[in-house]
Amino acid sequence: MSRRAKALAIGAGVGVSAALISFYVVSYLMVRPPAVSASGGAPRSRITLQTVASIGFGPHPDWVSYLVKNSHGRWVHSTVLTVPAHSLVRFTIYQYDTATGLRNPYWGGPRGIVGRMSINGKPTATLDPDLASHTFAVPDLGVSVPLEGVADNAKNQCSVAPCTLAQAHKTITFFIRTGKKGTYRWQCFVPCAAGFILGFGGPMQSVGYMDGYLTVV
Ligand SMILES: [Cu+2]
Repeated sequence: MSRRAKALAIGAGVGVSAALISFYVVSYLMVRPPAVSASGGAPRSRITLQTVASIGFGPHPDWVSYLVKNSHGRWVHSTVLTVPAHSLVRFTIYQYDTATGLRNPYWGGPRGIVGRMSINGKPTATLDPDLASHTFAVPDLGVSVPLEGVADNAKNQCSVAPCTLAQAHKTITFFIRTGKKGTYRWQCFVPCAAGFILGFGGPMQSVGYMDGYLTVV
């Protein structure tokens, strides 16, 4: 190979590597969905979320995801939530996905919430771990709430977000009390990422899908 061909080959290799690295940085590390604030102010505010089996649009249409409702009542594809400090926050989660089950049954019991969680309006102490579809967990705040899945044979299941209340779902509500200001990571701990090794890749490691931030302001 001539010296010129070698130089060209090395140049092409460096170019391709740089392109791949920039693609990774831009597509995975720099993606930060818009922040959505809780409605109502301190001391009582509300966050409304939904979980869907597949988002249905964007770069990963078949990924499982959370969405959040903004103050105009519109569903936003984001998991970056802003809540007031030192206040009670009521969470309402419309859960449209079927169950995957928890690896550790311990997480079938909700932790770190005020009072009981309720499922479809019924106060519930613990969830059968096999029935969990996702969890809403903020490890640094000691919060973890299992979310019951819809039955595998439920009629009128939703496949494209945003799902509507006319479609098969479970409604989970609970309260958490926030403390001091800060940014806390939250995520799902159910291995719900279909098609990834052990169910823990892709959406399970991506902010905007099964990972997010709780910004306490
Ligand atoms: Cu999940």
